[in-house]
Amino acid sequence: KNASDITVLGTDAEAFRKAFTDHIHHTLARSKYTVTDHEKFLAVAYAVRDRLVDRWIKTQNTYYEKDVKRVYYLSLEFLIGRTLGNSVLNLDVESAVTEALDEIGMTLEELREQEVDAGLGNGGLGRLAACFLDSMATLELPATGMGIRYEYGMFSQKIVNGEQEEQPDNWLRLPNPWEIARPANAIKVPFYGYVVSWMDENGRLRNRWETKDYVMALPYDTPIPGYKNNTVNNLRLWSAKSADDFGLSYFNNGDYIAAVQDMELSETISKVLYPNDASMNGKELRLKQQYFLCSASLQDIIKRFKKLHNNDWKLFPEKVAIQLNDTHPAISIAEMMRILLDIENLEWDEAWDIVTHTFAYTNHTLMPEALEKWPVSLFEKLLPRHLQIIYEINARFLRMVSMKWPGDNARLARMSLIEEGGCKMVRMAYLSIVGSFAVNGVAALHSDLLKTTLFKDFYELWPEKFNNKTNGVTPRRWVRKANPAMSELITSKIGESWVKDLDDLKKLEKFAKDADFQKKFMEVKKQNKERLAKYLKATQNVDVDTNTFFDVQVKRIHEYKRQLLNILHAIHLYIQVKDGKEIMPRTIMIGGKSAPGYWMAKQIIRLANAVASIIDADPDCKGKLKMVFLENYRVSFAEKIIPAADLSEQISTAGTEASGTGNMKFALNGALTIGTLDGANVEMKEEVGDDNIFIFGLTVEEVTDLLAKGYRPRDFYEHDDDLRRVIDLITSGFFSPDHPETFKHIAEKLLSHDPYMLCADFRSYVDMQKKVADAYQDKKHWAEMAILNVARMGKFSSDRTIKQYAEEIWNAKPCSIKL
Ligand code: DL6
Repeated sequence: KNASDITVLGTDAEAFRKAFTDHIHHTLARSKYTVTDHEKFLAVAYAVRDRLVDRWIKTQNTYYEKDVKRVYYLSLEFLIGRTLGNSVLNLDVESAVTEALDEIGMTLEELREQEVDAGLGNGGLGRLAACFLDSMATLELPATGMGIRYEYGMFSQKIVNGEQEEQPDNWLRLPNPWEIARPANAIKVPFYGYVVSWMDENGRLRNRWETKDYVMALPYDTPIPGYKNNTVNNLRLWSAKSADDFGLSYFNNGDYIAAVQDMELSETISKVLYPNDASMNGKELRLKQQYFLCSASLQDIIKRFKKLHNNDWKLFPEKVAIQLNDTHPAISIAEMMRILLDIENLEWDEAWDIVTHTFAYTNHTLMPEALEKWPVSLFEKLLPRHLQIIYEINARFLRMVSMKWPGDNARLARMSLIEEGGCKMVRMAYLSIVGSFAVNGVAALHSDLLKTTLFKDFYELWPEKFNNKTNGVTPRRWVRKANPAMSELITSKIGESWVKDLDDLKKLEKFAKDADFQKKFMEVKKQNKERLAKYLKATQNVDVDTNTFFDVQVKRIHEYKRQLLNILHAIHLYIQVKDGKEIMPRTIMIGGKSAPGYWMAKQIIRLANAVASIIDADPDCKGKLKMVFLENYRVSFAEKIIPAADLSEQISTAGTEASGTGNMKFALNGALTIGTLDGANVEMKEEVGDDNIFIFGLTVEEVTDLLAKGYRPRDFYEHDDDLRRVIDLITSGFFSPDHPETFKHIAEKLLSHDPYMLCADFRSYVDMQKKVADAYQDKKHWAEMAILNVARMGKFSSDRTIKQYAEEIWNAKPCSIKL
């Protein structure tokens, strides 16, 4: 029986009412006396999922029948957060579900709070992947996300005695109603072993990877609905299972118990997400995760291709595009070569041609410590055949380079996929560039810097490969769901087309000076501040005054993002209060997680908490200054914080933040930005206009020049009284009275070695903050600027970004789904 023979489930209130009771009774085996709030959420989620399934099967069948070109988005991270609200919105069943909830006795908002975040990502890169899923489905693109189903996602952060403590995020403890396990589609992934080589009857050298070590990759599928269309795409997450479980591996029954214990070992592959967002983690397990994703995905993709096209390999790039989300899945280039050469028996040139017309690579960072390199020795042990293939790719590549630049040995060494030296390394970014037909950065400035710095040699060789795709965010989650009050207000003025065509927000411009609209707009902001205040009281037991100015910086904690600069400003304001100066009443909020092994970032969290408690304990600050560290920042928390912000802090050192996406979310929700000319801030400034954004600090060129001249942070300290007083106060031990030495090192480091140039940017930051405060005094003008920010953010929809990927990289076409 195929989907068209099956009755599509109803989506009216009555159908949902019945479905809720059915699921409580038959799926969860509960009565109205025993059902818990979480089970009520599950019942609603199952009812929604059933409706998604109708469209999901139809979508996948249509793709198959029409033999459309498919896009696979390979990513080690998908930071999805919660799913219920979005599915209800995209399925267009908000009012029916809301009406039917009388059966359940809870509101949709209360039910949403029952859902745990799927925290399968660290930060920007993972959240971008999640926004892209939403946009790809909304644009009706035949796309599939492929990743890992970590049993433990991003750790949950507790602040204990002012310091970060990590707690495991056991998110699958409660059933995940969105996923469907597909053991029938499990795939065998090999590891270790050795390579056997021989000459075949045609005198051709053949290789085969031999091993007894396998891990099974078990797919779990999650439906990804488009906004108010019938498209439901698939997110396929792989979970590791012992091959013994499938009877596919050698089982040592001599020692039964030990053998069963061994099985668990292979299952550690998908146990936990590595919590580093901006530095490479050189652990063997991480490389295993990467290969596990790549091999399972590639085998799966090829299986699907062969079902329709057998061995018509020339067709492959016409039917498949694979996007590498950073270098984490870069081994798929070598894996695809291995499959084509060793299993499908293609010749090298033929295989390479297919590979290099299939893959495209996105770079997400310029930070040198994040650039992935794996020791050759580790590759040799874990993936011996892949190492051989990478060597061959490299040999051929370097031959080409030396043809173009004969005798330029320095260039050859620079461009080699293998870094020579004490410990030979495979350079994953270079493998990605060589194996892809397109390479992109994530904001205009970042893409330019890739061409002139990190990938300069490669740009000289293949200028046509390099392109820019400025990031975006999905307006469904980040405005329509996160900010229902503002969404309603906007829709009341310009209709609701903006949810799908964000450029339509332009129509709001004509209301920017409208007193009535301004009033309503600011009332919504106040309401959102109150919602956040209530949540902070309930979860962290802090009181914030919603009449103060909410100055917010939420993102991963990293030195380059300069949360420390924000803290220096907070201390400066504190000094002003103590000096008896008038300041604009302000609540400074900082939130974010530090990688567990990143000592300096943890010290910054500690200092933020210490400064917050000193300010809190000082009666002089009451009603004037408050600082709060927002604990356990995550997607669902962001949805409450961002709509409540007046000011968005985007203050990275110019040239360090690839794009940023938080910057876009804040502006879209009517916060003004204080920021440097870094990442996508540059393009935001172009869109909103110089008068509607607060830009400060050194530009990339100025940073480079100052470094070349010789940067002496102490000069800035000596010439700026305000900076000196702030740093001296830290040095004095004032913020850690019990252990006065605690933060001394932070001050010392700033003065001796300040790689992110906080001292150089301090003055312009503080001055710009003063301008912000002055601007906020003129409430009407502030409202006008905030409205203009919202109205001019159309460019930063991930729909625009994905449309560009589809047209300019993937050559993928929309495919509409009829129910
Ligand atoms: O492209 C998404 C996001 C950017 O907006 C951020 O600027 C960038 O820091 C982030 N990168 C990462 C980790 N990078 N790596 N590898 O999250 O990507």
